[in-house]
Amino acid sequence: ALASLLALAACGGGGEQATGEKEGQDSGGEVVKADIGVVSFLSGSGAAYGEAITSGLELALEEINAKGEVEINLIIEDSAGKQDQALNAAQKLMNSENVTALIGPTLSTEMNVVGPEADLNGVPTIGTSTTAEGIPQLGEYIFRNSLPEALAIPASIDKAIEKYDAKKVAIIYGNDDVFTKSGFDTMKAAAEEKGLEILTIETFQKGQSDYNAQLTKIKGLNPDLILASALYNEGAVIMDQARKMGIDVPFVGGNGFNSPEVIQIAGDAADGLIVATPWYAEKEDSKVQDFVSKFEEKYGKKPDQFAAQAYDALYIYAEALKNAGSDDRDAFRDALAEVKINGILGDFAFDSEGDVIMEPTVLVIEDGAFKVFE
Ligand code: 1QQ
Repeated sequence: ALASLLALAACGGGGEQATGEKEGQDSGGEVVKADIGVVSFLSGSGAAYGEAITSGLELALEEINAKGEVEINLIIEDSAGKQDQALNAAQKLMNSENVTALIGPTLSTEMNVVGPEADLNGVPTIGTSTTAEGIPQLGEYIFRNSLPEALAIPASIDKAIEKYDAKKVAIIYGNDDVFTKSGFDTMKAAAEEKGLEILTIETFQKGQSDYNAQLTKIKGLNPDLILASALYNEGAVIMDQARKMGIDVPFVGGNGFNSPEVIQIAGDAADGLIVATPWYAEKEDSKVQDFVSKFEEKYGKKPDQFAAQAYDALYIYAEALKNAGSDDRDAFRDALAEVKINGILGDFAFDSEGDVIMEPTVLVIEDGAFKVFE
């Protein structure tokens, strides 16, 4: 793998125009071409996740194909955040489109059904936003480059304890989703470990619009902090209703809250939300700032963590394709397991299980914007 890397580096790369036929370079080989299937949450209550992800992928795709070292074709399908639709989409991509590999689906709930099927078919799969416990362990073809809740939530809770001297917490979580349940398990374990008193544990379901019963109970118990495991839609509505009831304590959320949509939906009520992130757009890093300005130029808005993780994921795939030297699924899988890149999320490599270790940054929403929680 090192030899082929050096050979590719010697080719210069980067300067070629993506016009006409792309010739193989000095190595004598053809440019590796591959179809990659994408299963993304593009319609319904979490569509902003899928929009961010596919925007990040399409920006990376333009850059990667323009370099001319590999040629990727993305085939994008909508899962609508539903297990059955995600599975149908993945099956179509794997069996009819015969893709080399998959990106997605968006939700851990969806990956829980798609991952085992992709693994059975020997189709390498990367989750760019699947953060629940156990995702890479679904199979040896299943990887992720997203910040696991197991790293995100304890970092946020630590910061909240340090800042607010929090001692008593209430927890609220969605009990019908793999990610929100897993986030809850992590919150409960972290709260216990840090000696916080858990005053109550409340639940809700996807699409719920009225949280009066849960929030009334929480308000009566007077917590220092509310730990909420939710996707952005439910999470934002919970915060909005909490503030309207006069609950003004900080919230700690997981990755699901880390979307500009929370501010869009909840407005001022989103202030006081604490989340840990693998990435933020204000980072003083030339690679990050280059990405942010290209993204803003193309889409007219700032990228979020979901766009950033997807962008790096396609670079991880491009590197694996180059190193594999072929679009064969097994060769690609083995090259993927060994990939190392320096992306906008920093230096990246998978651990032996296809998972990732990252240092999160804790953010807080203040005056309607995510800021680094100093
Ligand atoms: C998961 C998540 C969601 C927030 C993805 C958008 O982290 O389902 O794992």
